[in-house]
Amino acid sequence: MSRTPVPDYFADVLRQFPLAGRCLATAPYGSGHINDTFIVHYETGGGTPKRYVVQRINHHIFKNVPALMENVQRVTAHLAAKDGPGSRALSLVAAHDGRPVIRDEAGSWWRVYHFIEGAHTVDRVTNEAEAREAATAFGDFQAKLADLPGGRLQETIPNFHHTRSRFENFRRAVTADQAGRAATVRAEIDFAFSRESDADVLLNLLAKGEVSERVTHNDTKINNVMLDDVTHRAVAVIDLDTVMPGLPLYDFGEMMRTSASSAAEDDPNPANMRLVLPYFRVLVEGYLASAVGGVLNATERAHLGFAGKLMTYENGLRFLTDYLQGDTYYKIAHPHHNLDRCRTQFALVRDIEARQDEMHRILEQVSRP
Ligand code: ADP
Ligand code: GN1
Ligand code: MG
Repeated sequence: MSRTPVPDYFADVLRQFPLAGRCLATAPYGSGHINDTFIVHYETGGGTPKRYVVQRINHHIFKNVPALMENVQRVTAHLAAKDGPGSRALSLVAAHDGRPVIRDEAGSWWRVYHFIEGAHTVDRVTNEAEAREAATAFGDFQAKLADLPGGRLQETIPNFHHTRSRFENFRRAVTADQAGRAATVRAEIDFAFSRESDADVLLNLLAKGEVSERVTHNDTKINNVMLDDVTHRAVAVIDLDTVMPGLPLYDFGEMMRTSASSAAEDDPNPANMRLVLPYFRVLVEGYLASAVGGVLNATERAHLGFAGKLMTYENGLRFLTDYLQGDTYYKIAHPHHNLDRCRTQFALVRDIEARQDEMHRILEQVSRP
């Protein structure tokens, strides 16, 4: 991961928000692939500094930032109202002019969140309790949004989890071969083509009405849930930029990809990447026991394991597409970063395929009354 340095005009951005006291320190923060995140510390006069998270939103990827921020405002307000007093949910700091986001002279958009204190994120799951917390948090999050007022949320990235459309983007990238890399990644391209039919499975179920669209998070990576420093219980779901209509299976699948895997997404050695079945079991238990468990039908329950494979395949396809296009989408730390990510995702797809029977057994055991 490569963090963007604090820009020299950062103070001008901060001045547009009503932040407490004197700014003591600023630094790049987090390990996201899309936005630029910074932490700022303010002296309040009361001893402990007040902290904020300041983000420059990637407007090349999120093309309609005002619409995105309207979603975020609606979702954060709804979650805070549901939680009531003492909520630790993500909350925005409005700018002096009352807007949730400001634009700098270069045309970049900036927003500020209150720092969620006493909590942390992890990039990798290291015990069953963490996996269970993530599953419960993302399941409850989705259930809380089931009665979000104000109509359909805007699609901040159209066709975000439309795996067929992701596949067609990949196919075009192979044909165009913009970066001249296709000949060097024949094995990965062949693998992607060999699993093409998977791309349509959930879309076909949706078209037949066998699974339903709901308000989902769509980026349920383990580092998008904050865990209490002391109790290790989940306290907040963050990174709300892709909260929009989707399938619960996408949320489960993305969680499984990042929480039931034995290696980092970008491990340079794909042989390190395996499905961790005990974590898969805990994710299924936690998701089904969460508030969303009761609304999942039998088809959705039966496809939980497949969803993990599909989201892993989709991410692999997206990393490969970006590699073929010359690394224009994700932040990279070295020239082969997207290729490493792709290979390691495809290794996980293979391992999930090899563990079908064990996964079925777990699903049956967990679903048994
Ligand atoms: P990205 O879209 O780039 O992944 P995130 O919104 O997930 O950006 O933020 C990146 C990281 O910053 C998170 O994984 C988390 O560790 C930290 N973070 C984000 N928002 C907050 C917050 N309000 N309080 C504390 N930490 C936060
Ligand atoms: C991006 O922003 P971040 O790092 O949480 C991406 C996800 C991918 C993920 C892969 C808006 O998530 O869809 O699954 O990288 N977000 C966007 O790690 O494209
Ligand atoms: Mg994130």
